[in-house]
Amino acid sequence: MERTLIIFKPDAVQRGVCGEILTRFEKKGLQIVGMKFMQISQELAETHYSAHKGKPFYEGLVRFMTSSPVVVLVLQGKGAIEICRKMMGATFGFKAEPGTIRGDYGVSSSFNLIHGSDSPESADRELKLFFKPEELIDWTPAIQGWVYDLSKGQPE
Ligand code: 3AN
Repeated sequence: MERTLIIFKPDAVQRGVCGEILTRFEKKGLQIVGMKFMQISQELAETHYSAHKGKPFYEGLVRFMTSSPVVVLVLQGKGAIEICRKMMGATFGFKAEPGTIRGDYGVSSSFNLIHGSDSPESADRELKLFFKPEELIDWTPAIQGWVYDLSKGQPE
């Protein structure tokens, strides 16, 4: 099972759409293993987006991410990283396909509602930035055997 870091960005919190977005992931069959409401510090935002340092949008991005609270969560599932990226849609709301989160909820290039780790390496790094190990809970959803075919011992 793979884990990915998701952030409901300040615009998602301010616009009151976190619940709807979370419902999409839950309905898909992804499992919450960590979740919290927090204010991202300047230092954390700079570290999280360090790969973009120097790009024209970097300072605005850090300002946006620290401007208002966010919800951060860790979702778990088979192929969770790729599934979440597909569900999020393209980076800019005005380009994202209808049916995706960004395609259905936004039109902006800067305010794009959600962050999701883009690779197993990023997920590993980002999980550690936002969560202490004890904040992530190993548990088995009661519906696991209906979300996955477990008859061969592995989720399929
Ligand atoms: P994604 O979140 O789709 O993986 P990245 O990793 O290319 O996108 O960019 C990280 C974040 O930087 C995006 N979520 C978006 O908020 C912001 N960003 C990227 N490109 C631009 C841009 N040209 N103008 C404004 N913000 C941008």
